[in-house]
Amino acid sequence: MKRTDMKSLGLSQRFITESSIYAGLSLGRVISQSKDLYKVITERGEVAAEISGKLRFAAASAADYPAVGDFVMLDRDDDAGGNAIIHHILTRKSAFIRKAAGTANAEQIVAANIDTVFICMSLNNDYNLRRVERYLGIAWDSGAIPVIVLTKADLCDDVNEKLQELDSVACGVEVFVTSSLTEDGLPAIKKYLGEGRTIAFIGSSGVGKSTLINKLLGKNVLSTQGLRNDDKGRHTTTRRELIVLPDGGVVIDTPGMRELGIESIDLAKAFADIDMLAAKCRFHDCTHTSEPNCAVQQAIKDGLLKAERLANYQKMQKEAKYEGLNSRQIEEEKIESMFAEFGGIKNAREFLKQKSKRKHF
Ligand SMILES: Nc1nc2c(ncn2[C@@H]2O[C@H](COP(=O)(O)OP(=O)(O)OP(=O)(O)O)[C@@H](O)[C@H]2O)c(=O)[nH]1
Ligand SMILES: [Mg+2]
Ligand SMILES: [Zn+2]
Repeated sequence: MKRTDMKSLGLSQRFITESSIYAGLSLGRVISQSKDLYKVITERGEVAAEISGKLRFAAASAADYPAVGDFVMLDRDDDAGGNAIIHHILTRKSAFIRKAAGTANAEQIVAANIDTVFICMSLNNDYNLRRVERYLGIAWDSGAIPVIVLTKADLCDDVNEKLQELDSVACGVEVFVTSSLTEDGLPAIKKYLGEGRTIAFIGSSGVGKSTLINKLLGKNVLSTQGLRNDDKGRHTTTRRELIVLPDGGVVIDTPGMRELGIESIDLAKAFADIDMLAAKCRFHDCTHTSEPNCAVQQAIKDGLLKAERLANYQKMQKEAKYEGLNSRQIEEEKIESMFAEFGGIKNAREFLKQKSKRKHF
């Protein structure tokens, strides 16, 4: 039986030393997770595994559970006798962590023990400097080295302009431009791969992470959205996954970030007025742009709804869907709409001030 070389998978001396304190247990690396079931690769191949009761009991937060990329100690290195049990997680050398919006301490480990994190953004609809800033912030915190990858260069006709803009936020981070239609940028990215290296791809849904990884692999290992150019995120990749490269090293693919973000339910509440109008549109998937019999556009024409409010809603809907970074903005919007009848929060504050003054007299 062919043994997997764990060193080629990123097992460094530091992990070997730490693992030696757990006599009798086997070492593995987490390659995927689905609810409580993990897939772990060991020297002897892939095994299905669960965590021990003790580990679960001791876990104070989501970050204390094994994540894709973690090196773990198991009670066995094959699952012939049922699922293996994960007893320990070796100290992470890096971890890409996202705080789930709206929850105080729900930290999610997107990927662990990464050397390089590729922040992917498409050069068309997804391009947003604030988003890059945010991603770079988390990446630097993670302990991994960030690299920026701009995808879909074929759909952009001012690449140089965008690169110049990016300069102001990239601050020395390497930037690569790619397109699935050419080999541009690929050799430069390939330099980060190799024996013992772990690279991860993050970014909004639909920017082309899986497409790019397939190109790096030279074959279609991961499913992608199928060819289309609308840049809409459809969450094709549904879970983080570690792929072992034939020439050494590993790649971690991640889904677009909606899974960790706020849900559209919040938006529905904050923009209940638009939601109610939308229910009267002719098409149930109306985008309220140019469809016939759009009740939302009609309301704008009739002066019942401000065009800016619709624009704001659509912007947040998109960002919430892709990112979940805007819970505060949405909170503000909720308050604003609650006080709409007073003419917005500013006037409402004024109103309340006047009211309390009156009370004192
Ligand atoms: N025109 C063009 N289309 C691309 C490019 N890269 C990817 N696409 C298309 O964009 C769509 C999304 O690609 P995916 O690779 O599935 O995107 P992803 O980032 O993995 O998305 P999630 O798995 O949902 O997070 C697919 O239809 C691809 O064919 C590119 O460079 N140019
Ligand atoms: Mg994908
Ligand atoms: Zn409509």
